[in-house]
Amino acid sequence: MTTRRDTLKSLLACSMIVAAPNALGAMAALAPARGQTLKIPPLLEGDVDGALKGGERNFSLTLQQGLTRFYQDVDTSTWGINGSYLGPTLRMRDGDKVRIRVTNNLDETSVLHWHGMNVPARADGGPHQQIMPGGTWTAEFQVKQPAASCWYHSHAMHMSGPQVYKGLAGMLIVADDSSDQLDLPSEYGVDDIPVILQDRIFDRDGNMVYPHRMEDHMIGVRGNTILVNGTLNPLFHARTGRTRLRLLNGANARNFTLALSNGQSFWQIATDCGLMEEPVELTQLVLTPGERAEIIVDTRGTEPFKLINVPVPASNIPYYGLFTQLLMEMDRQAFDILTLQPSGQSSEQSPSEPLALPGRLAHIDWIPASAATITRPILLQMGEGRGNGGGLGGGPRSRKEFGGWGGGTHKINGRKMDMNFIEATILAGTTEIWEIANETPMIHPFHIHKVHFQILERNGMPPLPSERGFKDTVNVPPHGRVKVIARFTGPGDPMLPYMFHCHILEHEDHGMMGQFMIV
Ligand SMILES: [Cu+2]
Repeated sequence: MTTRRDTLKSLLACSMIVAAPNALGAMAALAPARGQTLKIPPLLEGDVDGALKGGERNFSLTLQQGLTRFYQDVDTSTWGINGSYLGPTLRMRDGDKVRIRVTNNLDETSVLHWHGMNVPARADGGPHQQIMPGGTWTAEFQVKQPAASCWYHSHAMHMSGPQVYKGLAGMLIVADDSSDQLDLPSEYGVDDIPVILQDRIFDRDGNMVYPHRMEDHMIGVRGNTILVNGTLNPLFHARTGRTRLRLLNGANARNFTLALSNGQSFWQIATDCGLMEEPVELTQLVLTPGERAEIIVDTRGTEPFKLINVPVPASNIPYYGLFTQLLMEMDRQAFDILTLQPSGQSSEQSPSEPLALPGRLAHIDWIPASAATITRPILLQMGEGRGNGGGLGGGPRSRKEFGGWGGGTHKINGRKMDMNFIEATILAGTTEIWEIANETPMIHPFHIHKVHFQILERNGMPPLPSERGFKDTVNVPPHGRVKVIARFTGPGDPMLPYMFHCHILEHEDHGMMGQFMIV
């Protein structure tokens, strides 16, 4: 029988391994691939019928198995889209009519969701559009949104966690005319770079391992090896003085607190769903799973520097139990993410001058709170501290024992995801405030499909400078409360819902998801 003490020991052992990413004892048998050139996913712009505006952009994507070389001389079994791991970067423009044909050549049911895209429910790629093995599904929509860094990933019912982990994800860039006018780095793969952040566990043979321990289900799967675009220990050669990083937290459960190793500032220019009003100077940026940000990094110098994860100061959350302790250990980790090597050849501007950036990026139409017809409460829950997972019964004894985490039940508004239950039916064109309350001691990144929201309040305060723009995923802090406002625009569909859920994929898979309809 496993005792609490044994569990604690194994949790601590696990957290100690994670504290030294890319330097695992378990990996000693493998030749670590040092300083590999950052992989840039191929750019796919679709075959355009009719060439001119009003034509149709056709993409063809295939979910497939493959072998990927993360370590020297070791082929790791992975999944990918049109490749062995991750997928191509899709690029489309506001106004385009798009058709994406997705073929599932895996032996599991799957589907791709266009995260951040304002698309009809039937094209959304949620649990109601599952593609059987050997099957094909076509998503058709017209792009109706400003330039942004979105992404796509598996949204298989109960299986998003393991499927994204194996590699079913990619970036999706929306372009538009007004952002094209701005003086911003925009040459894909040269000075405009996708940065897909993920963490994985590899065993000593180089197999990617998806763990199934209780704690992985409870807090989400966190790896001890960091990958960027599927590259281990990545190195990027910057040839220009300004480098635009399209950051995507594509991890299943890990939060990143990003900074530069040289201590310099960087400038955030976009939130999840588009450009901000003006560049925001930052030295640190937190991204929870599903969130994106575009930043401009100064690469005019000659010295290499790194994008790093800095330890978050020990949480002010009271100590509740084993899982909280494990989480706090992980948030204290420091590790390298991506080395940037400037060429020193950039003649655009002297490094002694301030980096040239547009003063104004976009106009943001701020939605007044008074426009909302309803404030909808959304409670994020993980059991009630009862061993049975939060059902009736239980009591104070088990709350102490399990530290307020319950027995593994992940819910929203008292309910696990149920395909037959619609939480909200919203008339197209309605504006709503959603007040998301986190009743647990860990961060949950809350994602609403289709809509682009604005944050009104974070724990009663104005939103952070880094989140002043349109978003689709928001960091809801432990025991915290975030108010967001959104217009739920049409087209309505009386038959098919959209999802809202925690973007810790294991939480989503275990029920922290609900459905709304726009009619
Ligand atoms: Cu969660």
